[in-house]
Amino acid sequence: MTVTAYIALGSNLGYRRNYLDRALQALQERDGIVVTRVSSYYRTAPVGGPPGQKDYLNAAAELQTELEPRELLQALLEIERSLGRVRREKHGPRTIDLDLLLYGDLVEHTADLTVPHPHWHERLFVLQPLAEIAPDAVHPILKRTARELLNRLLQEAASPPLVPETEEAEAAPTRRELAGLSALVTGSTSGIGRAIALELAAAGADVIVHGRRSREAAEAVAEQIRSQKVRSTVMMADLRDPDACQHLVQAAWEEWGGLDIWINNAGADTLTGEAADWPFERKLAELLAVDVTATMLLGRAIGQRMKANWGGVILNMGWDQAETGMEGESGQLFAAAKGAVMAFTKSLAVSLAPQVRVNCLAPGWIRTAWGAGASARWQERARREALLGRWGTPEDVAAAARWLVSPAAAFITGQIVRVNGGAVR
Ligand code: PH2
Ligand code: MG
Ligand code: MG
Repeated sequence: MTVTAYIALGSNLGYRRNYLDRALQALQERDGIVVTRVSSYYRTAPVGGPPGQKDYLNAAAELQTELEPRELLQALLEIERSLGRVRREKHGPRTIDLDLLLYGDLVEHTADLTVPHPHWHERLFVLQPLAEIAPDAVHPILKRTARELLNRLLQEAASPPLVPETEEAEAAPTRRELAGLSALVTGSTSGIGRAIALELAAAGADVIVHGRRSREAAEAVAEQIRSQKVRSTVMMADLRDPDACQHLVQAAWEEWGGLDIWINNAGADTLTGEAADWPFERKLAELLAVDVTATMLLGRAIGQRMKANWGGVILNMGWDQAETGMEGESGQLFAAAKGAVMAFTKSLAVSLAPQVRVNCLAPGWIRTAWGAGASARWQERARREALLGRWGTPEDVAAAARWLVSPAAAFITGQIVRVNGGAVR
């Protein structure tokens, strides 16, 4: 016997659209279930639950099923689990929630099965998607159609109807592919970090700007980010201090209720300003403290939270010549520090799989503060060593970062990606 059933879908963790897509796909693939209609996806404010949660993405689907109601419920639970649903607190954030709304006109209220799902007729985030695909479906207790219940709710609550997630997002899924995700970029007040922070914002992510010395510079970047109609805030921390690293992770995690993307970009500058004249030992100590130790402490602390939450991406910053070698003091210093970051990336990726992806960019000659002021000899060398015959830009690195943290790179982890114009030396 085939029964028409309706379910509600909700997600408010990680890449929500993707979780809804995958849940529907998983339903379709199960024996005894055919998905016959799916509503638009609606962005909705969280109802109940702990403070600071992200908005939900909600939808409804119509199923034709051969399964008994308890079998169907079991299937929904299994799909929730396979998509990383972790039950911790009531109404807490979740990768995916699948609720059985209606199973034919069955009315049952027992310990292991409640249909119709209680309260759905009072919730806009269920009624609106349901009324879209099944306006004439009847609530078997209230004897009202979904359309009637929706109209009553809209009148009583005097609230505007929900609008489906922007058509723009539907038509151009890659334009704002990080919409709804949140990120932190260390060292994002200038140079490559700043370019990455702006690029993630352009892709739709909320971004925390981190700096050490200039709050003013950090605020200016945050301001620019907000012009993309996403959220931004500033956090100052001296990453040479391990306690400051832990505090930064905790504060960033709490800011918007979890984080999806963490970019360890900050590095000691031992090339410009007074640092250029430091003795070798001092340069080494700074590089090890910021580039190596902080990357490791931050990566471990944020990675552990992301893994427990079943999702996240970490990106570290290496150096292409750590692998080939480069002459002189800078060559030795950067090779040791960035080589360590690149090696650490692979072990962190192993440790955090399969929930969290960890990769490393290895930029070559990129024209930041040092490159802009370098001598003619270096200018010539940077152009000669790149197959593409030019300096790289911070935007070149940012474009690679945007892709690596996006769902388009979902099968990429533990990798070092060189952004060096094809330098082959
Ligand atoms: N689900 C909940 C609690 N609150 N809020 C919205 N906007 N959407 C939901 O799906 C939702 C909720 C419990 O399942
Ligand atoms: Mg549920
Ligand atoms: Mg629910």
